[in-house]
Amino acid sequence: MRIDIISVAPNLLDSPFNHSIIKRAQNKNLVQIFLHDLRDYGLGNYKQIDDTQFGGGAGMVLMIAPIANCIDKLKSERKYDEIIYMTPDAKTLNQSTANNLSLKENILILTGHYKGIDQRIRDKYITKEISIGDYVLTGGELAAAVLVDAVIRLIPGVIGDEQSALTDSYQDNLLSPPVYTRPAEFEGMKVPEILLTGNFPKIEDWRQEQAYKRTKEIRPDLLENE
Ligand code: 6GU
Repeated sequence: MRIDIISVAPNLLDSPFNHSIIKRAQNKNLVQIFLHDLRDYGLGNYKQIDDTQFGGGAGMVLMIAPIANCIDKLKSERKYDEIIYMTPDAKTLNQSTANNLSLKENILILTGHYKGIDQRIRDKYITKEISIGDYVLTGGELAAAVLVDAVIRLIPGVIGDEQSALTDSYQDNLLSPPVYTRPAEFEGMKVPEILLTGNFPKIEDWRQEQAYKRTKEIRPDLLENE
């Protein structure tokens, strides 16, 4: 998979992708990430990328031309399966979206800043808009990092234990059950007896039960559309 990200602050994204599992995925060539600085496509001597909004109001809006020029150049080099705009005024990211995107070949992600981008860019180029939750960030970069992390870990070969990406929270619409490791007792707190029995079918039942209980308590909304 190839992921291109257009940003006004690409430096924000250097670090999140250069550690641990995501770095290893790139080293193994399972994914390639390319950052593009929108400023490189800015207009005139000052490399202008934003302007005040028509109709008045506070906040600058990212202009059409720099974004259009950048996207057109990238599109002339390869075909994108999705062109995604990260914005708080969109549907929220969930596991099903991440699963779906992990199957794509080429993804282009545009991150906004300031008041956002000229609507005509959204109308002409964007195939999918994603928010990461009901709160506002200063820009879409950290949101893009969240999306890319959620997608990359699903690419076969990225996570060593294949089983683990499939069994985590949300993959089956349930939160994860509690987990324990040694010691079996710490300051009087014991690990649930069932986990020490070696009766794996029973343990699986217990985990399902715990996952359901936890979900019902903390995120009942996840059970609603069952
Ligand atoms: Cl994608 N962008 C910004 N700026 N804020 C957000 C977001 C995105 N998702 C949630 N909050």
